Amino acid sequence: RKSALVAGSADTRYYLNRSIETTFDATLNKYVLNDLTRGNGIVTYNCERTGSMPSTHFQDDDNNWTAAEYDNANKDNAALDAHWGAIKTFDFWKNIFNRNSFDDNNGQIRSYVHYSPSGAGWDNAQWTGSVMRYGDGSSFNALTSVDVIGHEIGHAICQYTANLAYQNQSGAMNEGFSDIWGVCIEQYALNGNLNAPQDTASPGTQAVWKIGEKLATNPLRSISYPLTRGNPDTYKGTYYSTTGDDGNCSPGPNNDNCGVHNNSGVFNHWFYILTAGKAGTNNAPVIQRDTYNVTGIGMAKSSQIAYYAERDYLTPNSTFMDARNATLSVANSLYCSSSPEVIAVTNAWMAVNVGA
Ligand code: ASN
Ligand code: ZN
Repeated sequence: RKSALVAGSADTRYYLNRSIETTFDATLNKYVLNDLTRGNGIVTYNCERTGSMPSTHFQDDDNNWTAAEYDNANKDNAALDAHWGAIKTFDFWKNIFNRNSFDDNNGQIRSYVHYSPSGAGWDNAQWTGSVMRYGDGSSFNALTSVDVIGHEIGHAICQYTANLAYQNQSGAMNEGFSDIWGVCIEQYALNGNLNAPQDTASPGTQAVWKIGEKLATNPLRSISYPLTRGNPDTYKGTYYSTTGDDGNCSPGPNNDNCGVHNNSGVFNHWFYILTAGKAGTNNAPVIQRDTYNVTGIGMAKSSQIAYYAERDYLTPNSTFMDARNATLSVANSLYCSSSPEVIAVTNAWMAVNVGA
């Protein structure tokens, strides 16, 4: 029933025209968003603004998925971004780290677009534990930008590796890893390499260092300048949420599990400093360094250090200090102990007030 795959042409919502792999479905006599060339497949379904997840295909007659057809009030073109973003995310993990999909076993990536429990635009995107679902947004634009896709599939990577518990410091790192992968995958998808630029001008102007800059006037988060989005850039610094690890917070839905989307700023900022370098002032009451000046090692190396720490060292209840030790272990095994890479990892952690 499904015949040979073909490269389709997609006028995406956020990234102009992109090439996507689709399948011709002989039963429907249409092309569908089902890429059979990658792992066990990448398939993108249509929830039609319901809270159910049917195997309903987006369909096209000639495999030219044009703006005239899909850029409508329904935001149907968000499906093209979801499909393309899943393809790029798969390619990032395969080509950069030789990881075969989120589970390293070629797990099929299923995305459900127009997901809406209420019938109105759902302002979220989510990895459910087994599939992706995306809202059309109401206060946000459709939540299918490639950084958000990389973030959500990042939760799947975490589930199959460190499996960091979604609360307290471990939860902040679960969120932080997702933001880090969101940034790396946006860089990879849009520029074809990991040569991310420095973001020198506060509040930060480089799109790649923001999460969700396509969705609203203000991005959801800034990786280079977390404070500009109200998130901490140092452990126990300004805006830091008390956690159960080092305070008296009991994690729950009313406190974002003790600030997992907030304290992720610490881990995000560590990754930015390690990657791009930064000269700055520490924003913590207890500081390891008042001022710092770190020379970045670039995203190819920083992402490798982060990934091997997540895959090989961290465990569900790991803390920031465990992540410091894990990333130093990775850097020490890849480079020599007095290398610029080990020095940068050490100093980037000190810059975010972790370690001594
Ligand atoms: N968009 C949220 C996130 O990925 C939804 C969730 O699953 N917590 O952080
Ligand atoms: Zn998340």
